[in-house]
Amino acid sequence: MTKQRSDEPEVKPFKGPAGGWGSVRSLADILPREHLGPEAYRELARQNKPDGFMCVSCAWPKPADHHPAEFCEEGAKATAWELTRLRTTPEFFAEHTLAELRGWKDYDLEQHGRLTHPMRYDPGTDKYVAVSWDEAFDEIGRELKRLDPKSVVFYSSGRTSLEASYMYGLMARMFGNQNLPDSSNMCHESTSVGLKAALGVPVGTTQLKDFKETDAIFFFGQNVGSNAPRMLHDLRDCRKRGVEIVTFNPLKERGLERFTDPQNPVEMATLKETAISTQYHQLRAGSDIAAIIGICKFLIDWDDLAKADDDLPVLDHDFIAQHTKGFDEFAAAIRKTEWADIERETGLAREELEASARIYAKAKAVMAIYGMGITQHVKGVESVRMIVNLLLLRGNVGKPGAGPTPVRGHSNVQGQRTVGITEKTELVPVEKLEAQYGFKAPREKGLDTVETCRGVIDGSVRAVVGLGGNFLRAVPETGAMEEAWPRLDVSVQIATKLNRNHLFAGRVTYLLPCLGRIEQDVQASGPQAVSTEDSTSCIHGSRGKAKPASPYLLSEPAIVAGIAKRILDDNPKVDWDGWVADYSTIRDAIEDTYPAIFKDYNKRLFTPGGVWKGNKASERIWETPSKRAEFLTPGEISATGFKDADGRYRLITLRSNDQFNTTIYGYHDRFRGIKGTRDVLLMHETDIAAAGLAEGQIVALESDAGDGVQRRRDGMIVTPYDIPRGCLGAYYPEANVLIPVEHHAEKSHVPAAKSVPVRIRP
Ligand SMILES: Nc1nc2c(c(=O)[nH]1)N[C@H]1C(S)=C(S)[C@@H](COP(=O)(O)OP(=O)(O)OC[C@H]3O[C@@H](n4cnc5c(=O)[nH]c(N)nc54)[C@H](O)[C@@H]3O)O[C@H]1N2
Ligand SMILES: Nc1nc2c(c(=O)[nH]1)N[C@H]1C(S)=C(S)[C@@H](COP(=O)(O)OP(=O)(O)OC[C@H]3O[C@@H](n4cnc5c(=O)[nH]c(N)nc54)[C@H](O)[C@@H]3O)O[C@H]1N2
Ligand SMILES: [Mo]
Repeated sequence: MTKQRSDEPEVKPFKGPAGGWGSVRSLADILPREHLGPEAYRELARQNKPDGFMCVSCAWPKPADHHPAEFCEEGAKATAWELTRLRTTPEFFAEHTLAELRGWKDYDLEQHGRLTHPMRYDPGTDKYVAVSWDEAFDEIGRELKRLDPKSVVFYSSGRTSLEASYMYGLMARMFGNQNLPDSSNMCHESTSVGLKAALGVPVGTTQLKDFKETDAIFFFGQNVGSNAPRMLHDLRDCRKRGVEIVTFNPLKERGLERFTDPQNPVEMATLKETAISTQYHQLRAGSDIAAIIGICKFLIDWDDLAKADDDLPVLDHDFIAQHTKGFDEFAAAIRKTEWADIERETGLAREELEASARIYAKAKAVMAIYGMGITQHVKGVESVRMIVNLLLLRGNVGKPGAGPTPVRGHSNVQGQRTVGITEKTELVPVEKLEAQYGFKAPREKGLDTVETCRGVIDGSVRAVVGLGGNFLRAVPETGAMEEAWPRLDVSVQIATKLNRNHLFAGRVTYLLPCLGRIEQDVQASGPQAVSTEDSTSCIHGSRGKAKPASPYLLSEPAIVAGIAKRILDDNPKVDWDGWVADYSTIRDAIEDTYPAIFKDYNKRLFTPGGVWKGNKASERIWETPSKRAEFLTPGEISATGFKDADGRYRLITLRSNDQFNTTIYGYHDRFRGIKGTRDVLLMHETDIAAAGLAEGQIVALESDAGDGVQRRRDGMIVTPYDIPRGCLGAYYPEANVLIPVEHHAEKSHVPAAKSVPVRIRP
């Protein structure tokens, strides 16, 4: 097998831009490593194009007027990772026990290649052995039916198509629960809760065209160069028009500093770069609420002065009066907040926030773009709400070029919610489903990710089915979770590649390999297409053409149907086999359930740029209880949920430029200049000295949650880095062992992975 060396670490500042020749070289590296030839280029040429396939990496929108190559370095890596010629076969499993494989790194597990056969775990030998699909489905069915439906969880990761997701949610409800946590529970659930409460929609209000009309972008906690690189084109075009980009991020992320378009021959030849951010504020982790309060303080003060001087107002009073609720209380709280508290919390000087406020006050249309740096805090929902507060002050929602723009993670994570993957009854048309399928749907709220973790640990959850993803590796509290997983009765994982979750077996355990989205999916009626929803609510068809990795793979809809038929009683109104034979019939069923969103779904499937599902808040129709957009008065100014103390740091868990979530493509975080290791502990020079440590010293981190539980990660390399004092950085998922399951956003249950209280143990 190919093991990449993870020793000989090297950390030195990266001098290049995001994009540029580095991204071309990175692509030239990965194709041969995956043993790929010209077929890879053929597939890359179809990526994100109408009638092509939708990238399996991020959820950034796919424009109608696409570039000749509408993929980025990360998208190309994701494609190569799925198309790889390497295979993880029954012979491989015959050679390795799970105990042995648990000693492997995430990279080595997945890099070994695509899964080829359905496998059953044999406790006698501690190995997986190949089985037939029928045997697998029969036993899974028998075992799940023996359990109380309330004790069974159906997890999904946001890559799964709308078609398979719809079937999966329906299966769970017909089985008797809404235990449908998905990756969104660890991700943008703070957005879904926060934007819904504030604006009446659970999603962002902007579209790609808004980039053409905005005059300022406020950018919070999203690492565009690594995690949504195609957006760099939009940002670059904005900069060319003179749009101001004001960034708040504890780390200087290269994509937010400089970009060279790898698709532009002139930029490449001349090494021309575009500076992206016009202001860059390195605030402390978890201090966005405080920073925005600071900006709002200036705006409100200036507005007071303007009023006194009979000048033009700074705030949009007409909008506030006509469209919002809660302004007076909000403004009073902002006026009362002390500058000393804001400066201490953010680590920023008042003048920096004044400079940002000036840009905001001048701009006619402001977009606020944000990611995990906002949502993954104890006050993650409040942080989202604070961004909305800022936008509402000048009517920056529901007009061209303005609005909240959460950057979703997985390529279909937003879409899964649209078609019923949710634990919350109010988000599904249950009565409609009941009428359509003649069954009694559960009303009791299902388990989300955090509640599933609690249930696995306390034993009340007896079975977990995973439709994609790497649940056990992605969730917090790795120690207790890995210890508890083997006590499950049933663990079924549907996947394309081997990952650490698969190495923890329950009493009955299956690993079911599926087709990926890039592969041709042929069913009884011929080749099939699927669909996904992007970050701006546009729905796209996607057609895979590549040869499947193995003749034994089933598609995700076929696997869901296989399980559904074994665990549910026959129901003449649900034709699982008919759906699998022709996915357009699943889309007809989806259209029946959600007629407004999916009108003429099959007809419009391949509309260039996708079909926009509409967004009431963008028309200034507020579907909140008050029928207005609502300000939220901030309570605490820190989002961390814990107090600062001597020796207690705020740990930020990070993605590198060489990973997709728990999938590790390699050991080169190019933009951060870190090579050969993922064991770095990023730390401010002054903090290193103050703690009596030295560069390169190996230390341990311990969680400091005050709950008496020992959580520890050893072998971390002290690495001087440009990060605010009092904050530390380390990679996810390796650092998840330090996150208590109860350290999550209070209102959305998103694990608070961006400010974890820790101490350093030399
Ligand atoms: N190539 C690639 N693409 C991806 C992914 C991937 O792993 N690899 N993952 C996908 C998924 S599922 C998701 S959710 C997204 C994730 O994409 P992002 O939302 O970019 O998530 P992260 O990389 O975790 O880090 C977010 C950024 O927040 C900053 N940050 C940390 N704490 C704070 C804070 O308190 N305040 C502020 N203002 N900033 C903070 C960090 O420095 C970092 O730059 O990307 C998606 N796209
Ligand atoms: N500490 C910390 N923890 C975090 C985060 C963080 O920033 N910090 N981020 C959180 C976020 S935003 C997210 S979204 C979660 C991610 O959590 P998950 O979505 O559960 O994890 P992934 O790493 O995306 O899942 C990778 C696996 O998906 C499988 N897979 C890939 N393609 C397919 C496919 O087409 N079909 C199927 N069935 N399987 C496939 C492969 O086997 C692969 O091993 O992690 C969360 N955890
Ligand atoms: Mo995510």
